[in-house]
Amino acid sequence: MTTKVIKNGTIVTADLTYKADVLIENGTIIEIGANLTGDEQLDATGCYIMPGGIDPHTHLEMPFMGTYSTDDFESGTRAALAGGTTMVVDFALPSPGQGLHDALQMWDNKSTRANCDYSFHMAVTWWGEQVFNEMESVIKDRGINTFKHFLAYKGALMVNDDELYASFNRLADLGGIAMVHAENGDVVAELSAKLLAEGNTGPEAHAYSRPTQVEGEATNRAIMIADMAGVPLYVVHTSCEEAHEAIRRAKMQGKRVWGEPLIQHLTLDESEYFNKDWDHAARRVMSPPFRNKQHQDSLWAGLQAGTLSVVATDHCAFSTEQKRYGVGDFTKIPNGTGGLEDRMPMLWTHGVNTGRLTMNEFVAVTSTNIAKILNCYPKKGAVLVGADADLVVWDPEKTKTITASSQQSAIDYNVFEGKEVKGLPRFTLTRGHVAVHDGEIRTQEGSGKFVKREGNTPVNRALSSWKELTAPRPVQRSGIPATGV
Ligand code: DUC
Ligand code: ZN
Ligand code: ZN
Ligand code: ZN
Repeated sequence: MTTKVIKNGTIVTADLTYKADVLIENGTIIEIGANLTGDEQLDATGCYIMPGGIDPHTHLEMPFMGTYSTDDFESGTRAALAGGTTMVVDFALPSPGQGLHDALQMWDNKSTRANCDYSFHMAVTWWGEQVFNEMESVIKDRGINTFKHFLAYKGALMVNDDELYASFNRLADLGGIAMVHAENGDVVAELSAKLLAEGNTGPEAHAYSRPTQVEGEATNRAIMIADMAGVPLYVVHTSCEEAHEAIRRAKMQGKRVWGEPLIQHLTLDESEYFNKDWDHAARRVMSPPFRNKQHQDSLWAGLQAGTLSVVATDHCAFSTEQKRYGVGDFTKIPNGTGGLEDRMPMLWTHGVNTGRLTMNEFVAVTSTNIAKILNCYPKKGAVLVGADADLVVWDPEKTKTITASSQQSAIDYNVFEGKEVKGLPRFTLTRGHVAVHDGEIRTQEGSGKFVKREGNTPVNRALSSWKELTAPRPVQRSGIPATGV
């Protein structure tokens, strides 16, 4: 077996920065130290050697709003690697009435083309005995411990509070983690109908139909229901102060709750929807929508304070042609934006280069924190002996202008078009294979492997003591019989 050594670089992890070489054999890190040698050498002079990024929120080739998202597991993971991300976690989505294992079979088929390792979250889009029963084997046999619930998309993916509570209770018993897309779908449906009736049909109405209050309400509700069930809760795409505030408060009360801002919400604002060009605005339609600067500042502050834990993309890329399904009715514009290739360079440029984040915090929020939450650390998210050699050799001086014409994604535009970034991969390694070298793509279609993640019973339960304090128990009164007269 040949060995590979990364020399002359500085290792940056979530908690350490130090100079050392990294020796790799058979896809694994086998030694870290000074003056190492190997059969093949990669020069990291002037670079940082970091755990490859993990994007825990993608929708590749997803059936949604009458079409399929355009990036599939091949183009999506190629884009990921180009930007320094070495693992993605996609959502397996049963259609209402479809079994969980049935849906997973579809995702297994699609993901055979992946260029890097990947895992799945399971979506709970309906509730019934079959879902209740299958949850156990999804966690124990398939190694999928995260279950997402949509509180929006009424009439399609949305679950109601009774279903949410039942599912959360089941997950608490099985050691799973609940996830929520937190927007109040009933209110969004009302606002959308009103806006359309008043003649507001353009993409800017999408933003009006989903004000920050619908997200704040749903986030608070999900946190309270999770607390009653005693299940840990991961809130995807936290985009506003109201939602962040709810998460912040829950954390301070000892509840096990995490928030995930997207790179799009951190760096793009609501003015994008008021662009006179219909295509420009529609291409940026996603849920939740982009917000104003006050909300962006809240998200950055959350990353700095540690009240928000992970930066993701919700990569769900639709072409301009697909976006035009919504001409004349904004509710028919497929919701979603890309970002897989740009998450790491954009966060480095707007986080590390501005002094908002340290390099170690950058590693934490792009890789290590989510590996720990998802239960795949230190196989992923670490530079340690025994860990997978999923690494990015990061050149902090390398620059580029983001353009659709040079991207890996299969769509015809990029929401970050024209933005300058400083800080890019020199090499991206997926289990030891150099998939990207100075922008040259050497991916191997189908080489990505599924990453199993076990459930957490019983150590990862929410820490709130509410359940214990209020669990019904017979009242003991001295001298009075406990039962009846
Ligand atoms: N939001 C999007 O914008 N796209 C996919 C699903 C979602 O919740
Ligand atoms: Zn969502
Ligand atoms: Zn999503
Ligand atoms: Zn080179």
